[in-house]
Amino acid sequence: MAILGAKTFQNYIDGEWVDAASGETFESTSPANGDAIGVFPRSSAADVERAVAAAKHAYEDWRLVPAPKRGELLFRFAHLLSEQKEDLAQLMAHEMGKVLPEARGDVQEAIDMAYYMGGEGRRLFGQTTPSELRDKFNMSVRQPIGVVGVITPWNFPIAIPSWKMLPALVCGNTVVFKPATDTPTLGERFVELLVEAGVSAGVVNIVHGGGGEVGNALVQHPDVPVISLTGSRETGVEVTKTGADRLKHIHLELGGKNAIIVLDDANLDLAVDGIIWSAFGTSGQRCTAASRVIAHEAVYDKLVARLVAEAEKMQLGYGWEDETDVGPVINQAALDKIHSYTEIGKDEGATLLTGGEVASGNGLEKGYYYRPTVFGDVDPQMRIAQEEIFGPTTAVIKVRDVDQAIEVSNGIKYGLSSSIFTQDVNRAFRAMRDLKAGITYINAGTIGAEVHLPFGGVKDTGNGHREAGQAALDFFTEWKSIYVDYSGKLQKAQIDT
Ligand code: UN1
Repeated sequence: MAILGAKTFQNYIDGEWVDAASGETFESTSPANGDAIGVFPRSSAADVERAVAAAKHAYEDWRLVPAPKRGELLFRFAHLLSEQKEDLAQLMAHEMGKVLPEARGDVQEAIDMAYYMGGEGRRLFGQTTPSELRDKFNMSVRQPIGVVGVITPWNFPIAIPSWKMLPALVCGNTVVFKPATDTPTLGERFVELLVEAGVSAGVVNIVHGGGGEVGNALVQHPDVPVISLTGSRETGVEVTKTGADRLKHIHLELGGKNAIIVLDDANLDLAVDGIIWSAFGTSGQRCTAASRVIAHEAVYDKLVARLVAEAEKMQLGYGWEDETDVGPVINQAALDKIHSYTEIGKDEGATLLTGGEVASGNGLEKGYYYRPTVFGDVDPQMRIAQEEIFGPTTAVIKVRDVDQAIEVSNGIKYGLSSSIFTQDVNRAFRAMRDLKAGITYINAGTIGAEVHLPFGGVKDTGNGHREAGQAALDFFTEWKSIYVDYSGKLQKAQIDT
């Protein structure tokens, strides 16, 4: 693909492309090779102020647009995304680093969400129910809430904005979107396509810039009653505290420390494939990545040997090249953090079985590449088995039986995804019931959620809300209960019987 050559981009506020009020900018570069991708406005509270005012104004009309019409806009958006799928995937391989098949999957996830939420325009079902009184009609309807602040990460730069913005829009809310500063071009493309699909002025606004300035201003703003954030646990806590004074509705999708359990009766070939895909896909930079493997002692040695052999076969390189299995990680800070966990693991007494180093040679030194890393002899309490690393590192823990496997899987502060490989239906059902996670896979890795099921986790992974699926509608609407009394007289509930 033709690299963009540091083209300058703008915010989109109230239907116009505009610079930041301050005139300041920041640059987006490729984690693969340092190439310049684009220059973006470094916005501040003043820009957020304008965007929120526009979104607030636009809400008064958008909420009245019939929901099936709002849905049609999403169908047009789905169509445009499909047309642009390859270009967006190429751009993603350059700006974010993931390999092309995964980049295409990221865009596909947004296409799926656009069709799914487009269809919700003709549903958004409420309930009708009998009244306890004569000649009275009861129903509940979903109502939009207002301006939604959308704060997204860089690891799914097209999919995650779609999870948040598309349900928000079909429900009748307007949006101010702050994409991650590592992937602003993809955020910008997303909005460009929404504009092309016909979104009217103020309904969707994008404000580029950092969390400290733009994110904070959004969370503090009194006219933004809803915030949806995917990010770190620390940011989630901050956002919750900041939004608390205004009783904001806050949806949080935070970290994970997901485990794959491999029991003694597992199909080992399948388990190895599932682990490699879940631990090293997207260079381990998924909230759902398998950063722990919990292996039954009867298969531990064999499994570890197979994992090491497969990890060593993986080819690091540019995401846009066919032979690449593992692309770069997002930036220098991520590379440093990932490597620091290798040091921590060694200091804790785990055995570094493969990887554990920054990769260079063949131009890799121009980007941020880390070798797929497997630790063995890991104790469940070690930091490498407890803390989110967000890189291509997985920790293998040995257990004696299914009870201990489930206990170890649950023995972390997070609860996003989980997985078990077993041929035994009884053990599978126990895992479905007892794994404390928002997602459980049977005989599949920890990644690969589909858009029409709720996505999110328990414990420190979130705050009880879910995105995607029907659950998304619950977050982006409020219920109104309506009572229509057509008796022509005063009827008192609970009193007139
Ligand atoms: C994330 O890492 O935040 O299930 C999202 C998956 C993807 C989404 C991951 N469909 O891995």
